[in-house]
Amino acid sequence: MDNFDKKNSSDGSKALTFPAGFLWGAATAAHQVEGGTNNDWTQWEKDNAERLAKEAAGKWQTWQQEKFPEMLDPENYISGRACDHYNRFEEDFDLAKSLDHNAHRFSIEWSRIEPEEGKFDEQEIEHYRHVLQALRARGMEPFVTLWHWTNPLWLEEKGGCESKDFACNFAYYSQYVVSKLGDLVNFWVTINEPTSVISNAYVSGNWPPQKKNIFAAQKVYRVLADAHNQAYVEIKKINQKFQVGFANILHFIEPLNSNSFFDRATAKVFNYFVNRKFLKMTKNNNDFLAAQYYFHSRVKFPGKIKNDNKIISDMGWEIYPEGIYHILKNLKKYNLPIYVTENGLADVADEKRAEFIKNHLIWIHRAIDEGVDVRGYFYWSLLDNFEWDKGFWPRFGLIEIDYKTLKRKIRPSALEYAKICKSNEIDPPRVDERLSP
Ligand code: IFM
Repeated sequence: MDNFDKKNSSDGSKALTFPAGFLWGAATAAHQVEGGTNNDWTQWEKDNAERLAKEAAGKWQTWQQEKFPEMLDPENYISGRACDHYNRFEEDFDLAKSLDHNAHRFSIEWSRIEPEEGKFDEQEIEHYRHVLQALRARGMEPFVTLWHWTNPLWLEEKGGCESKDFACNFAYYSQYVVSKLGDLVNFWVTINEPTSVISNAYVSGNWPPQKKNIFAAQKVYRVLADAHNQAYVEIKKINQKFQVGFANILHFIEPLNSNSFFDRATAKVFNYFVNRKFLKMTKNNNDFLAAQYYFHSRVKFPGKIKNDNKIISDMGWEIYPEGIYHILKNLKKYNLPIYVTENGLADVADEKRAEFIKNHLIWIHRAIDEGVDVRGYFYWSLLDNFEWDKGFWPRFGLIEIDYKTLKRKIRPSALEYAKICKSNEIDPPRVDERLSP
């Protein structure tokens, strides 16, 4: 994957060309787009929508409340029919194809496939077969996630991610899905962002099952790593050729004051628990690394995070493209192919998205240039969707959804991204944008 070059552009500077065969696309997750799901989150949303709407006023800044008044409405917090992607996937893939995507990441909803423990629904497998065939027919390489956070209700009754059975139940379900759909898939992503679940559900206690318990958090770390490891073995037994990994959200963590020993030590501890521990626990069971980048954290002893936050998304998240370069460089030592399986921002006005994508890609290109084996990029997300405990107001999509009519509308930034996907290269950065680390 090192046969990329730089072509001359009109002003004499070089266009940045990506390796031949680079995968370009976008990602989604079942619960966030399909609609009509029945899992632990569906249940939790019903029980918590009123509370979340009430709490929004104290949680978000005035400009955010004014820009997104829907955050004060309980309906915002019920995933309901979402984007109805379950029924409209062909239309959505037509749009992705028209945007020159040659790959697509989506997830399979476990609660549809195994609505009762040990009982599999053949019709739902058929559904996902059609989804995969639709991608193949459009020349898009599928990346299939097997668990993007939602649990079937029977598993939740057994304790969800804390259940002693979680890992073997997950491996069994994975084995079933892969044996049925493997003829259409090369890339399997077992678990999505384990550390997001651990921190949001078991450390801060904001997500279901809302436990703030460090022992439970440690346990879930082990359970999810075990689930990945067991599923990896089962999938490889079916066919050694499958490429299997898990999706790791990687934060770019820096000491606030690099001269401070304590800040540096704090950054190291954060870095271990957030970025490295799960990789260590799944050592030798990854064929590729799936990296997801959203966050930059400058940490200060004993653990406060302080960012500049000069340029932010609608959610107030700092936009810091350089961070992706550092996290990719840090992954080089694992000597595995890397796919960026998520990177994106909430930007309803579509003012920052095109630049956001371009700037992250410039830094990714630099990492490739320096020998990091990055083979694909999936923007999060193809569609506006249901952003978990925040509901529908954050708009991550390349494609806008009108939730009343379910009409799709391509955002201008999606057309800019399409040019990159089509040409496999980006215009060189302008002089004032030149990179500098
Ligand atoms: O929407 C989520 C997705 O489900 C997992 N990664 C981060 C995204 C944005 O928060």
